Amino acid sequence: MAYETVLIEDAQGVGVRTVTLNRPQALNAFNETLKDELIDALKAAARDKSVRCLVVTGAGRAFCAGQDLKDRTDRSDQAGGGPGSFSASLRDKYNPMIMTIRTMEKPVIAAVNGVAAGAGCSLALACDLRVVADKATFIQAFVKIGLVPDSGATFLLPRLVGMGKAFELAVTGDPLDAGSALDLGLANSVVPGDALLTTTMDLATRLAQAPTRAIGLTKRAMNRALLVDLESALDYEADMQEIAGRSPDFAEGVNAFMEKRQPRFTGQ
Ligand code: LHQ
Repeated sequence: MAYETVLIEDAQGVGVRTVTLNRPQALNAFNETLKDELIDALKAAARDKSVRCLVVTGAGRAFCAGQDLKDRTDRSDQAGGGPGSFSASLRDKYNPMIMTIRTMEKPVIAAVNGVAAGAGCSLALACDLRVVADKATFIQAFVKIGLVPDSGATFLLPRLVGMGKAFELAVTGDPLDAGSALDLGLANSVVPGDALLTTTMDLATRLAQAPTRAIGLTKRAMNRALLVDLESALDYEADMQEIAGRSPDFAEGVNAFMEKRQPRFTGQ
């Protein structure tokens, strides 16, 4: 599929794919085309075994400003639950986007180059890690236009920053700056804007050399552990470890340890 609003770049030979939202004139707000193309690009990255780490970023000065409020083809102003409704827009477009990231069994890094607002903030929250430019901000913009946080924000934000702070951000719509995001654990690191992509690529390249199968299973287990009691989480960890422990990368990891050398993981 040729894309109009998404750029795809594969770093040669290192297993890192970068997906760039590319509507800079609208701060990468989601029109219908961008939603469709991003879902397609995410699914393709999830399927492609040569991609062992995915980076999501935005072109220009923003990461993503959420739903394109000028896009009348969205027609999500039509209430009611049928085609064209808000719920249909979420169920058909935004929710699959978020689920594809959360269920992809490989690490996904958001390189947050600028403002992440509304569903654009949710997109960043859904990624596994956030490397954040020092001028970037996170805005739960929904309340400013009379909406509730969506695209996973009610689930993901309290888990990342705690209920009290999440609620404050959701009901004020105040921007959270990069430094505060770091203090809260929402940002994994904060770097000067001109170092964002190289810093992110260094991390992505490192993760792409790591045992992808084990990382995928770790993600699966942590996703599930957010929802269950400790006993059940321990039990599920044991199942995941059984799978990881039978993988070629585990054998390679132990061999490398015994032989006092760096492991050469293949992702299997
Ligand atoms: C935009 C947008 C935008 C279009 C900036 N759309 N053009 C909603 C509905 C339905 C179903 C599902 O779920 C959702 C989820 C959501 O995402 S709701 C939340 C939608 N997003 C927002 O409410 C954010 C609106 N934008 C802003 O608050 C500001 O633009 C931010 C804080 C992001 C950036 O502020 P500034 O840096 O001051 O930039 P700006 O406001 O001057 O924007 C620059 C341009 O981008 C401007 O266009 P123009 O032609 O005047 O230069 C804006 O109109 C355009 N733009 N966000 N979401």
